Amino acid sequence: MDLLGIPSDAGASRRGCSMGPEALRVAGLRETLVSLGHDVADLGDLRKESGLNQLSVAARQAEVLALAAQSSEKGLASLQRGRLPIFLGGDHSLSMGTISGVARHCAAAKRALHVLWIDAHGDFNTPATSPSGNLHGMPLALLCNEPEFGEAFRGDWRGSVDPQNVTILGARSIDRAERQLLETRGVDVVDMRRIDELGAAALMREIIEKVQATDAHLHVSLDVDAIDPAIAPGAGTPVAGGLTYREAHIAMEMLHDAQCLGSLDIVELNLFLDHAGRSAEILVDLTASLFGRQIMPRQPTRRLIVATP
Ligand code: 4U7
Ligand code: MN
Ligand code: MN
Ligand code: MN
Repeated sequence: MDLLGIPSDAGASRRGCSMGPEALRVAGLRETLVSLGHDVADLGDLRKESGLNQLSVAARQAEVLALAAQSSEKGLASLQRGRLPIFLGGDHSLSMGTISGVARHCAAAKRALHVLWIDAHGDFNTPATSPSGNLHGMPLALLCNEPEFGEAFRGDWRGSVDPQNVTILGARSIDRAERQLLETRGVDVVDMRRIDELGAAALMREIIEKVQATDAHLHVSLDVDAIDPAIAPGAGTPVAGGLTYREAHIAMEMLHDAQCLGSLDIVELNLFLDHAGRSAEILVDLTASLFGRQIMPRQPTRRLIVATP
């Protein structure tokens, strides 16, 4: 696997997630993955254009787009080398680029792509619907080809995702126009109420079966704010009532056993708001579960669906 840091907060409402990649390194991300037997290369961080405090809206958008173009290329190259890219954020607008690269790879390989978006929010606003104007609330809409993005958002780096192959997990804060769009486009939103009613494990089984039915490449985009802010305070847009520690872990453990993961974003970790690295450590623990850490040994269940003759 390849680690790539994207240290930007140009798409976010609050600054501080530019320090996310370094926080994840300090929390031992690479060492943890190596201890689980993985071959991990740290490709370092993409360069951001400016560290200025008061960037204009236009300059922030330019930074998001410059990083998106770079991360799309880097992600594509990593996948084409047969590696599994792990993108370290950085605010969630970076997924415009990372998932574009993944989508281009899947298109070239004629492979279906499924995106599992683990987040308190839908991130399906467009420039026309966004209440805030912040690009970290819009990446999924761009990836799903919503038309309201301007010319600047087009380019060779762009890839696209079918909204019917997107699952949002852990949602509890969706804007009115965004909800309408999610419904119209057929995105599956596994909100916190469904998790309360049916349980994380049963819902994960459904999601995994859907991915395996088409042997899709699975991209997981993990926003730290999906996890309850009481245990993961390092989030710029915290919303009460999030995933518990175990709900988040069972999702990761089941994804590991299903062996369908192809790429990963770990985003929105705001070191400035975190308490003594707690959120960074939770994210490293979740990544460990996703890549094979087990409480007691278990056999991987590559195929959950067994074909009957
Ligand atoms: B994150 C918001 F209005 N929906 O669009 C918006 F509530 O990447 C929040 O999930 C978006 O953290 C949060 O600005 C983006 C808002
Ligand atoms: Mn998000
Ligand atoms: Mn969020
Ligand atoms: Mn956030």
